[in-house]
Amino acid sequence: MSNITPDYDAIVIGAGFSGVRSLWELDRLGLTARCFDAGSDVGGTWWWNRYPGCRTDGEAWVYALKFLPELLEEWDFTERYPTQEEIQWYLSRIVDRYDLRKNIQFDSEVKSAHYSDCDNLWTITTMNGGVATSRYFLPATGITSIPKEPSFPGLKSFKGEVYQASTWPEHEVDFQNKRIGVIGTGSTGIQVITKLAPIAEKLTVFQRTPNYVLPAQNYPLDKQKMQDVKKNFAATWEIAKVNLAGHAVKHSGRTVTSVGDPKEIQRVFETGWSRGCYDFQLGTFDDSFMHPDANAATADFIRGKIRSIVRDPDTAELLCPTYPFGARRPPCADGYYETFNRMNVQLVDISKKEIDVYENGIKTASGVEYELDMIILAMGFDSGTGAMNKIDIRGSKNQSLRESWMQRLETFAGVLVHGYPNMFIVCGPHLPAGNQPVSLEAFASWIGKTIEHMESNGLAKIDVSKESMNAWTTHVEEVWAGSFLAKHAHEQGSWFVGTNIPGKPSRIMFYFGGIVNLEPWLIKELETQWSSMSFTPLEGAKNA
Ligand code: NA7
Repeated sequence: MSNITPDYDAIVIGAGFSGVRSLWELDRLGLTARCFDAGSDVGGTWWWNRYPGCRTDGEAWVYALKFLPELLEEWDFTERYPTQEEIQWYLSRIVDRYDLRKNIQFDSEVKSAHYSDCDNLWTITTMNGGVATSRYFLPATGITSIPKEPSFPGLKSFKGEVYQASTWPEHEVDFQNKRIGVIGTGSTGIQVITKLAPIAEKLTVFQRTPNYVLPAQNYPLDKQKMQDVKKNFAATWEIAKVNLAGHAVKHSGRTVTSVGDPKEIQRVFETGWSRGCYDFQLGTFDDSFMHPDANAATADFIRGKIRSIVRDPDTAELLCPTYPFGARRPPCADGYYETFNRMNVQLVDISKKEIDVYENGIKTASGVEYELDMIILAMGFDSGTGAMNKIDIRGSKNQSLRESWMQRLETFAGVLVHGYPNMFIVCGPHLPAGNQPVSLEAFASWIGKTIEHMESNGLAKIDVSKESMNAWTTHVEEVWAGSFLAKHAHEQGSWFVGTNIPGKPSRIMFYFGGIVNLEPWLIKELETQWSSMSFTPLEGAKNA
């Protein structure tokens, strides 16, 4: 290894939750760091997704960074589900509070990250021509940060306004007296739809596949409620850590199959529905995602709700999914189904009809034309691997990560990849599906401890063994394959498995065992002096 001095100890990509948390960890260790972000301020996905109605569907009390008590004192969210503005403000507040902003270079999309075997350094290049080197490389690129691009041949001919929800412009957009078309009815689309329906002159929703949309049951958090949240924060976080989806909901210990009595099952579902989103998904019955009969009961209950809310029976039927509940991520929003009772809202079923954009709006393959002033695209993301694959990442012996992952998506615990020394993924594929802040706390603190170990023991290079990476990857695949939803998700074009992107290999992108089952893999490494890793000492280091 040569003695070239790198520009920084560590380079982080992304200034969202995971990037900010990593910068704090590196600062704690006294290391120099540079963070590159394509956006113009902190937030990551919360910077780009400024579309109307954007908010998290994770609850405020677990949508936060946990690491410091003083942060908790200064933290205030005002609603059960914080809005994009609040979350972006919160992350901005943290980088200013800990003087981390000086380490972030905005408007700098990373083009490539190459590891050099002879220097043991990473060289990062940006789209605007910047070059920087570091010893550690931390992609904190997120799991839904690369939008699925529209492929409508006629899009350019449209004379009205076009907006992509996930790259929303910074300027004000006027929706008054506009005929607006929304393409996409996932979590993003339903938030846009419910927000704009009362404002638009006419709103036309182009639905290819219906989703099981759950009520959020949002409410304001006044000062007293927020005080309670803070007081109970540690205990709430412990509940979220053992919940398989990282939400602060206790598994009920009840199953549809064991309860049996239809009236009691209905009562439990009604209670979950009135509490909203994850209380319904995770707090009603523990077998809703596990057992076909329990799943069918859950799906029937939701379809019943749709039929009771939506007055026009044909529209109600179009909104009723027929695939199993959970084969695609169920979105949460208040008032979604009620929106379709408005006179100015129309649902267009495009499940069997291809659509294209033309100069005055959207038309179906069968020739029906919908005249529009504005089109909003909410068509999802190249999830999981998309953001890292967009960068030309090359590890030892110039091997390409994109090409390796085309063969098989492999990581060790979502953090390390064999052959990519000193690369620590903070938020990428194989992390637990569900509420990210809870998982990334475990990731960032483990990465911090590992780098600290290297720094204090004169260790220049870490690589995980191929065997350990294979063991973890096999575990991820087996957990997924053991779920009865797996087959349906692959068929349904779910972003969990990448089948929403044409040409992307269909395989599981996320770990469905929760941080509760992932973290032991990381803790074992700490307890066994990183037995799955090999370290290379610094030349001449005292412990070499
Ligand atoms: P999703 O959940 O992937 O939803 C994308 C939507 O866009 C979905 O309804 C798609 O229909 C639709 N879509 C995609 N391509 C097309 C084309 N070509 N024509 C018509 N409709 C199309 O993305 P979201 O952004 O809503 O949410 C993703 C996650 O990001 C969310 O859960 C949060 O965790 C953050 P399809 O279902 O494929 O038939």
